[in-house]
Amino acid sequence: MITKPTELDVEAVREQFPIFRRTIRGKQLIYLDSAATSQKPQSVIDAEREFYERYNANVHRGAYRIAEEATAAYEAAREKIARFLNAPSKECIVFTRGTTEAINLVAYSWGWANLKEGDEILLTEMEHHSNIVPWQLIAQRTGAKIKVVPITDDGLLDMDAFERLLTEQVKIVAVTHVSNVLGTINPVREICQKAHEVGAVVLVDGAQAAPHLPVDVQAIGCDFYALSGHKMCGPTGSGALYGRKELLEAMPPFMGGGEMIRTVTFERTTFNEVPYKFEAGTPPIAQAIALGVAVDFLTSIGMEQIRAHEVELTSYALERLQEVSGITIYGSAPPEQRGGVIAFNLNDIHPHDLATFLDAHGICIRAGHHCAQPLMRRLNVAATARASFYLYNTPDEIDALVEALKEAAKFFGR
Ligand code: 7TS
Repeated sequence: MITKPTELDVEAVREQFPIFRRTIRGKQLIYLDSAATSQKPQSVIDAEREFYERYNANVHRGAYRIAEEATAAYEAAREKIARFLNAPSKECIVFTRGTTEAINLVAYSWGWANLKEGDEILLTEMEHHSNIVPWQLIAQRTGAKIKVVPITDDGLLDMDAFERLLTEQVKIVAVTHVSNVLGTINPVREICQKAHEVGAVVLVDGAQAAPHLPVDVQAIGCDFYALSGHKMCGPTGSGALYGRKELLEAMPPFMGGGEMIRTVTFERTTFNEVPYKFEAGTPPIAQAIALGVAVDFLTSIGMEQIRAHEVELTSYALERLQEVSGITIYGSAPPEQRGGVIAFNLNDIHPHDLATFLDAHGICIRAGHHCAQPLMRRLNVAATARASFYLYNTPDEIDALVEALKEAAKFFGR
């Protein structure tokens, strides 16, 4: 039986985020840019401070009490992320500084070792630059070719085209779980299944998914899954890569340095086991530990609840935004296939002007190409405005957005 998640107590959630006590030009802060980065709850802020105040030491090398505490907390955070993603073990989790670094790790390590002339890398038209550029760099070095799955006019992946493009030459499919512009949730499970049939591996960019929906990497069946800690209530400089252990074990190191070795002579180095082989140098320790606390925070609320709240907010926003004459919304995926991201334009007002106008009302939205220039080209726009929601947003904030947009249309005389 499917039970409906209990409703989120948004006011109780908001109280845990100190930033919402702030006012901007006398107005309450309305933060609608969580797709860029999320706000942080007190427990995450405290976890970072507590590390520096009580047990700041390097990990995996100290023989004294506080170093042991730091190592234990760092490894406990890895375990929490493994559980959060339902990874089979914590050895499958590599700490990175975010999604960008996680994708670069796979491109340089797996890609360099496994791609050659004649091979193909399959991307999609809705990728963020961080899931395009690393593949181009590795394609140039290996002679592999990039192919791109187009989107439909509704902003969904064209799955017929995907199947046509998925030939035996494709060695890796790199696809975003949720689009940071259209909000589209891609059928990653089906993509993995089909890709595996032709022997390709799949990297899922989870930057916009892991913070917002329950993610189960084993159910998805992906080979790699990348996420950013700062988009899921964690600190900047935190993130993770999930990789299937056999793949991680077979891959060469990404960066060389301390921590990732077993023995070093000037002639030869042997490497540490996974995941440490991929964590060269002193990692962002406080950030990783606080990311673990962010995972605790999200889990205690419940990812199902967070998702349900965002579905409600997004449906409400899509409905109310229709009242704003001259608005164009990009992407029309149905609610079950859509995350809490809405990209739009208002008449021919430049999105940057719109963002500046909204800022005067204390409303933060993003304007620009959202690091997805190929998608902008497909949508035939140079830029868009974008509102994105998270567990702390309320219908009142959406009302404020709608009213401010109506005022903007008047102000700009359009
Ligand atoms: N992939 C997707 C789908 C993203 O949305 C982003 C960041 C990244 C990768 C890169 O994440 P990072 O943490 O390594 O930078 N997206 C956005 C955005 O939409 N606005 O600002 C950053």
